[in-house]
Amino acid sequence: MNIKIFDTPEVQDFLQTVSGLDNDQGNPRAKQIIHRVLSDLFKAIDELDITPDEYWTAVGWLNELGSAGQAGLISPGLGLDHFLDLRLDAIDAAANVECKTPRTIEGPLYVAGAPVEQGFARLDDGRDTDGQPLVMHGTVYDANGKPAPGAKVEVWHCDTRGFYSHFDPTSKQAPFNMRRTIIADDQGRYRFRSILPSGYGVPPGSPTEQLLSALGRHGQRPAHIHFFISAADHRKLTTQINIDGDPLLNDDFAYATREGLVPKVTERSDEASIKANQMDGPFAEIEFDFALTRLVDGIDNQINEARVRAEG
Ligand code: MBD
Ligand code: FE
Repeated sequence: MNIKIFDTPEVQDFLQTVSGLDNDQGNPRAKQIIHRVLSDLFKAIDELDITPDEYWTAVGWLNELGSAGQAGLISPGLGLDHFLDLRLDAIDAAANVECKTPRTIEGPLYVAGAPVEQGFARLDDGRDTDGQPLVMHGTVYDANGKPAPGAKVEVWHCDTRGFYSHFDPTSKQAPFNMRRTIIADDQGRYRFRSILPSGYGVPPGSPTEQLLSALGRHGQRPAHIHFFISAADHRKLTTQINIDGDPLLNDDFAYATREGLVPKVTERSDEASIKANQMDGPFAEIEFDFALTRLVDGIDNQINEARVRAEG
């Protein structure tokens, strides 16, 4: 169809009115953003001849997405979370802030209030017997490359079915299973025992999966472990590690895999290692250090406290 109305004065005036740009109430930043996003949408409807049926299909999908609580799930699926990371990287590069440990997306499944432990924690409650036992440890370094005693290591991951506690559709997990806050020891070291997680998949039949299917994509993530790392006078680091060898390592629906975040997994089955780690049998060992970054102009310039997070 060749009917285009976007550039007419009527439509341009209408966009100003709808965005509140012709009044002096409200929030100027909200007006600026809504005007831009709405203009881009009007333009897309005009240029692509989006039909009323297509438009109302999208509205219906948005309602489904909202009632399923999945806005925070389609967001990484559409690459927005990763795009925000790429922008933070570029902002840091321009300010000469080096992120030795790369950031990567938080995802929607963190829960605040996990039990706090000193130096060491066991994350799993032992009931997921399909899981290969894991020992992960390392040191948190400050911006000067010195160990950061007392640094806070918040860690969370899913079980062997790909389910996270507090979001488990089978309700089989106790609160905070596979979630802990570990305070690094006087040498900046943290250590935990858990099991190797499996990958994650978006809920079957969900609005998130429906859209991904329409794009010819899957909704799977490779196995991964999430972290928030924080310490006084440093910026909070949001990152993940991937479990090496996962076939989806470079086919993550959330695009979170990054170079430097795929540590080696060492299989330990010798008696000496088992004893030294107080394990009951063979286990996987991952060593991984985290490097924090300095404040910028005295503040954490990339703090993200507006995200809605569950409280356990
Ligand atoms: C996850 O576990 C996750 O980490 C992300 C980014 C999205 C969905 C589920
Ligand atoms: Fe996750």
